[in-house]
This record gives sequence, C-alpha cells and structure tokens, in this order.
Amino acid sequence: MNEKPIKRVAAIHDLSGFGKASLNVAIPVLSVMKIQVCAVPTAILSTHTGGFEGYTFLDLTNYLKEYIDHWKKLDLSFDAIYSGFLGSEKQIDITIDFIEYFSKNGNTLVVVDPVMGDDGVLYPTITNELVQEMKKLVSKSNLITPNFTEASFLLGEKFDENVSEKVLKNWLIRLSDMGPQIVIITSIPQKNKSRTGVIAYDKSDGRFWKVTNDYIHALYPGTGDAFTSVIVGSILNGDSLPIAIDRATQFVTMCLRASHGYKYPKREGILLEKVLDTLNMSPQLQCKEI
Ligand code: PXL
Repeated sequence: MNEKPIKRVAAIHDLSGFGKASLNVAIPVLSVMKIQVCAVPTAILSTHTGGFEGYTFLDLTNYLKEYIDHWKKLDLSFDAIYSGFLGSEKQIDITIDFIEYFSKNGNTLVVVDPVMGDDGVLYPTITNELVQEMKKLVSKSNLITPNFTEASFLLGEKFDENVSEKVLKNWLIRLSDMGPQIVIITSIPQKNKSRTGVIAYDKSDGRFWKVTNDYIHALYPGTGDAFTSVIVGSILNGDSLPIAIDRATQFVTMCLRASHGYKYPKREGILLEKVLDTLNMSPQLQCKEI
C-alpha cells in the first residue's frame, strides 16, 4: 500500500501574496503539468519586492527546522526538489540540508534557480556573501537555470551584452564543473536586439542547445519562476532537454504576449491564468543543437 500515483516536487520558495512570483507561480504551473507541489515556504511577503513599496515580510527561517523535521518523521520522498529565491545564507544552508536528506536515494532531480539579479545587477537583498553561498547550493544540484546576470555573478565574469557563443559554451562548462549535470542560461542578449536567447549544456552527453525568441521589452517579475517551473515539470514528465526548453520558452513568451496588450501595472506580473492550459499542448520544436 505505498503506491505513488503522482510525481511530487518539494518547492522551496517564498510566498508573496500579491503578484506572480515564487510559490504563486510554481504551484499552478506544476499542478497543471499534473505534478504535486509540496511547498516549503521560506518567507511570507504581502507582495513580491519588484516594484512594490512598503511590503511586509515574515521571515520563516527559524520555523523551517520543525516544519522539515515533521516531513522527515513522515518519511516523505520527492521526485524533485526545486529551490528559488532565498533570502539569507541560513536559508541556503537549510536548503542544502534538505537536499542532502531527501535525495539520499539518488533518484531525486535537484533543480536550483539561483535567483540573485537581472540586467547586470544583483537584487537589493542579495549580498556578495549570499552569492558565495549560492555556489555551494549549486554544487548540490543536478540542474540550474541562472539568467545571464546570475551566470556572470556565479563565475565572477563581466556582464557583457556582446558575449559570443564560444564564450557562453565555456561558461556552461565551467558552471557544470561546479556540480550540476545540466546548465540552462536564460535572458542572453542577442546581436539582433529584438531577440533573446536561451543556451544549455548537458555534461552527460556533452551536447549544447540553443533557442532564440522574440524579445518583448516588458519587465514582469516572476517570468524566471515560470520558466524554471515548466522545466521541472517537463523533465519530470519525461521530456528531453531541448523539448523542456522549448516548452518553457514558449510558455513564457505566451505569458508575455497575453499580458502585454493590457493596460495594468507590470509589477502585478504576467497573466499566467490566461495561458496555463497551453502547458499541455505540444511545443514547437525550435531548440537546436549547436
Ligand atoms: O521571482 C523572483 C522573486 C521571488 N520572490 C520574491 C521576489 C522575487 C522577485 O522580485 O521579490 C520575494
């Protein structure tokens, strides 16, 4: 009597009540992809931090131990562990401990989205110490999804918008040398400014993948969370790496297109609900080996 009829993800993120970020994105996206989300809320905020002032913030760091201890007593197991925005070095240590305990059987997919910054700069809450600590978390993962800014900070490299494919391949290899088998870098500036790129590497077969998409100049917080949530669901559902990337990039593009035409504050996030049902359609196959 111990069937597991559905795959399960432990999602270690904050819960920002208003706006589309972190758990408010991971739960609907993965649920539509028929995967159960088990939330490990690291903090509760009234809104996410992008563009809102005066938000309230309840740090749950000190509560997490008893929360996770209960799960240990229940002997729960997960098909994947997926972490996102983390607020302190202590939360990173707790996440590392969680990964070490719950991925003991060796079959758990560990996905780390090292949420730290965008457009060449770190978010206000991210210190240099946190960047160093994030490298430790990356070393425990199987798959990471830094954006171009986060990749440059993890490697101590300059944010150069004219970066070449050759340099990016070197970055991918160096990031995978830190631990993960698969590295996906998003938001890569393209020579053609109306495009944006995603590039990936799987060190188990040494293959590189790339796809470019229309760049929609509209900064909605939470798009990175949507991207990585789709990657997690897609890999768990048995898609190959390029198909997972196609699914995630096309979903985010669709979210942006569905949102962009409306007149409302961008800080309120993408209109996820309008396009969630597209997640169960076949993506167009656009991601190419390079
Ligand atoms: O989407 C990343 C994210 C997660 N959590 C919080 C945030 C943000 C981005 O702004 O503020 C609290």
